[in-house]
Amino acid sequence: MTEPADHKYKGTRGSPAHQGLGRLRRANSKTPARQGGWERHHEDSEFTDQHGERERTGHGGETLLARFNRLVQGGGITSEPGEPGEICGINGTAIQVRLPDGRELPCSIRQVLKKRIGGVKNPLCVGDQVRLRPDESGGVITAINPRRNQLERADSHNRALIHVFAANLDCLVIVSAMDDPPFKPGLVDRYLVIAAANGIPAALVINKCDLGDASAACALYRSLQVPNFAVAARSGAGDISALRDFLRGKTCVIAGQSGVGKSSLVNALYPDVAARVGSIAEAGFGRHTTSSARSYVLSDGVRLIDTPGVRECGITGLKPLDVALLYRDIGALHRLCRFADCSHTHEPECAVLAALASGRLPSSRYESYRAIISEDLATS
Ligand SMILES: Nc1nc2c(ncn2[C@@H]2O[C@H](COP(=O)(O)OP(=O)(O)OP(=O)(O)O)[C@@H](O)[C@H]2O)c(=O)[nH]1
Ligand SMILES: [Mg+2]
Ligand SMILES: [Zn+2]
Repeated sequence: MTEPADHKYKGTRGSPAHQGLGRLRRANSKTPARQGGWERHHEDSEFTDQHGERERTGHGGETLLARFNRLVQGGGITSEPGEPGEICGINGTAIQVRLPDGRELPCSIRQVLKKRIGGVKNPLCVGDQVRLRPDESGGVITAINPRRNQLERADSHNRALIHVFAANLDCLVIVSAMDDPPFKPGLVDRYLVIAAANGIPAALVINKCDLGDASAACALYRSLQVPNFAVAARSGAGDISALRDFLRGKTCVIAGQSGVGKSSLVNALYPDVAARVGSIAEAGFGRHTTSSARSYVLSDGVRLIDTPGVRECGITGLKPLDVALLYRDIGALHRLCRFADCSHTHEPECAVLAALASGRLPSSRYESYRAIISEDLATS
């Protein structure tokens, strides 16, 4: 039996997934006036940009990402000789590295480097930028570059155990369908929280626009400044070429429920690699046939990472306040509530409830936020 490809870190901190949260938390704690005049503030601070900066310092100390980056310091990519490469496949302890010319080599990790990141089991993941020294059996990884971000989640049974699925992502592409399966704003919002918590930009693709009108959904997510694209992958209609432009050069993970058309979308976007995409689809998009992570080079410099890490979209390891702050709209409103620890359920002068009552906050957003707290966090 092979080990699962996700990397297990025995973290020392209880609250793991707080990348992107440090600034939000500080901004919240520094909010000046908690009492009086909140309606006026409310008008002034229309969904202030709280997600632009992706800071990694969590309140309980060093984040997992910061720790990783500290440990690989000094072994940075520029300080070691060797060829640059990118980890493109992890399967148990087997590591595959892609060279700039496209060749792929099976690699091991240099002992001294392994020691430096000691205590971290399976320290590398797909998307890691490394240096390597080729040898007769493939290559030896001699240095790892610090990561920009990583897709991680706490184990649902043991919150101190963190799974890391992929690193250095440019975009989490959330795919939903207008119908068949029906559009689920709650699922979109969950993926947005996962992206924001990990410091990964997100985009929304609404597929199967031949089956329904996506304009309301597009308007909602546009107001939240989530880039969005309404397409019909099967016929190639809609914003396919805009989406192709948007994705150019990016390293992406595609997330979405089974049947929304993720494989069809990749085919519509990159018909020239359609044959290979067929096998990608079989390799496990949406199916649980594989537990290994893999990145694929598509056209336009796009790298697509297929990882089991996005198939379960439950949220673990966050506190209710974290979730509020990671919602762009609710987070901005939260700062205007009378009470800094407002739960937005019953408190007086709650800016979230007021916005909900006036229709300024769509009920789907409030409902998905409450569902994460009462369903996901209750069991994590
Ligand atoms: N009506 C309509 N159907 C579509 C469209 N795009 C894809 N489909 C159909 O939706 C079904 C599912 O598409 P897939 O591309 O396999 O979906 P997927 O997200 O990759 O599914 P999994 O691999 O199970 O996760 C197929 O029968 C497609 O033909 C579209 O734009 N309109
Ligand atoms: Mg598929
Ligand atoms: Zn409130």
